[in-house]
Amino acid sequence: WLHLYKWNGQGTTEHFADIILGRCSNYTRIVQPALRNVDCQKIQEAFKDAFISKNPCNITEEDYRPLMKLTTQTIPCSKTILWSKTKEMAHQYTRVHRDMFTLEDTLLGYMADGLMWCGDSGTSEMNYRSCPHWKKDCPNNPVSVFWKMASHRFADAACGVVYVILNGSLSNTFDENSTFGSVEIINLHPEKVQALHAWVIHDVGGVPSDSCMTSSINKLKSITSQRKIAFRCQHYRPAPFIKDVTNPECSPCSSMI
Ligand code: DN4
Repeated sequence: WLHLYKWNGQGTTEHFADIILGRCSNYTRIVQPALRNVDCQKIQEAFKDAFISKNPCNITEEDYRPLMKLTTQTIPCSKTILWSKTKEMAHQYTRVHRDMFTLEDTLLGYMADGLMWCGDSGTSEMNYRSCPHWKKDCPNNPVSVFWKMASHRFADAACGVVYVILNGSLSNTFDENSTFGSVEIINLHPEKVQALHAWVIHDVGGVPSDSCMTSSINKLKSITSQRKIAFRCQHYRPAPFIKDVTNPECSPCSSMI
């Protein structure tokens, strides 16, 4: 009866293990050939070992440690892009600016992007029917623990100017409970991160307003200043980064197509 148990989240993505191996090969052979020496078979094994035969509500960072070790990657200073509630836009941006990296443009994030995975104790099978939802079931599920740990490590390693793309059409442009607000911002190191630059993107049809002047952004500003990291904010018209009349020197706009 165990496998009739229904979690509230989507089940493991079909062909999860093949997708991990395929994406790893593609990334290390085509996207970033500098990583051609990584062993994708080993990475696939370490990924599976992190959650297979384990209670999917009781996953720890320890479980992912071997996978993390196999996927270390150096991102040059001032090339890190964080995002919150702007996933599509951030990825559109890095598709054009190939020297910039979101977490999903690193090997680890690239392999897992958009996938679901979980297993169960007492079986070496993956659960294709359902996986725990982070709010409705349990926070320490395989997917949430993975992204929290990957985001932590990504922010930890950032240096120079760090960019974050935020959604100015929402009242919580800066959301303290998001991964950006609860993991990434507090793991940037003031000794090596000179500044955080926020690019706030707002609606085409919306009332023109300065989304950098909201209380939400002020909160972010005060967190960064407490952490001794300089803060700068620019607001943009959307999709993607169309020149804003109020922002003639819009740096990310000029090189967009
Ligand atoms: P977001 O747009 O609020 O959320 C992105 C994803 O993370 C959604 O699937 C959220 O689920 C989930 N999420 C949000 N907060 C939490 C939390 N506290 N615990 C577990 N899951 C959560 O943006 P964000 O700021 O939370 O995360 C984006 C930043 O973290 C980026 O800078 C990435 O580097 C990294 N990240 C990437 C991914 C991904 O590519 C996932 C998580 C984190 P829901 O609210 O839709 O249910 O998938």
